[in-house]
Amino acid sequence: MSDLSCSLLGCGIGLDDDREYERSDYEGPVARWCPGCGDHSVLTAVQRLLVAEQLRPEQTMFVSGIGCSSRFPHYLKTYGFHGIHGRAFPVATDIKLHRPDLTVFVVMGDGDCCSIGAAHWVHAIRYNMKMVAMLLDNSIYGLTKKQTSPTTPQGFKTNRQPAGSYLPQLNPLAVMLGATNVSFVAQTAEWIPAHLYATLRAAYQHNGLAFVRILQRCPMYTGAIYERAVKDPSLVELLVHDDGITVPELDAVYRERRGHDPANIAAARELADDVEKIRLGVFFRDETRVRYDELRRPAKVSAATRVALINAELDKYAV
Ligand SMILES: Cc1ncc(C[n+]2csc(CCOP(=O)(O)OP(=O)(O)O)c2C)c(N)n1
Ligand code: SF4
Ligand SMILES: [Mg+2]
Repeated sequence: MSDLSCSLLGCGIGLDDDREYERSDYEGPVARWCPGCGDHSVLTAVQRLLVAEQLRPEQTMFVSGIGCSSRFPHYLKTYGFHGIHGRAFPVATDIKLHRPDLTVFVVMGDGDCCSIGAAHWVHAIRYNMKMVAMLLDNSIYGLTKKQTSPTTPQGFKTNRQPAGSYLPQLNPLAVMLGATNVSFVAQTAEWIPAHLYATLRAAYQHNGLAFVRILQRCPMYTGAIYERAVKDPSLVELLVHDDGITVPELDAVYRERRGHDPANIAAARELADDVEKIRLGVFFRDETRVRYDELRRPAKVSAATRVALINAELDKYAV
């Protein structure tokens, strides 16, 4: 058995155990998102994270649904599963349950996560299995060309609601902070790469399901939504705390700051409910919450036992 197939079976022995991974070890083909699309920035931050944490490509899994953002796994040289619209979470949680040795990332659009996938979203938070879940929120159905999504601002004109979106936009942070057994909620913006990277790194290091909403520009359809905030840093407030995210290189530009202890869920809910300001940082973190993948970790069985079990199952159907 080669080292590679051995590592795929989860025995922990892989290719060139001691080698150092570089960015090129994770880079897939050139991404086909529109020029200026915020998804490019998220991909770059994720590649930096993979290098910084030296994650082994064959032990790393990106799971997505369907949408522009969900093309993410194609552009990485890790394992990936570009699945079904709204179903990234069920695929990811099952992978993590059966292969706890893998590092799992979930990539979803706002339609994917907050609309068709909403039921899976809430339950995945409650299951709190160790993984990083990224919501690339451009406030629109991008791939299918500008339909209203749950996070489209009220009054914003789309192809589906040309007179303007009827309803107040859904607040993903408030939903998450109200979900039972939530353990990590953060918000960042792709146009502030240093904050994006620091947030993803904190999420990766969290011991449970880390949910990160990434405000994402879609210059094709919703360019106007974040235009002012991109140009005027005073419209963005950074949440700061010793247990939060520290990004010293932003000190000179992003001066609007608010101390917030991520252990305080009541304060986190208040900050999330007030949508007048764009707030970035860790809203909530609690590493003591139960993890379904720890409670239900499958018993370790040797490769020989696994083969014997498969043969016994197949023998039932022998003619
Ligand atoms: C079951 C199902 N319903 C609808 C679609 C059509 N569809 C594909 S992507 C998409 C929305 C994509 O929007 P979002 O999830 O926000 O991702 P974005 O393209 O904005 O990154 C829809 C409705 C589909 N592929 N499958
Ligand atoms: S349509 Fe929007 S989200 Fe999709 S690739 Fe283009 S800019 Fe990005
Ligand atoms: Mg979208």
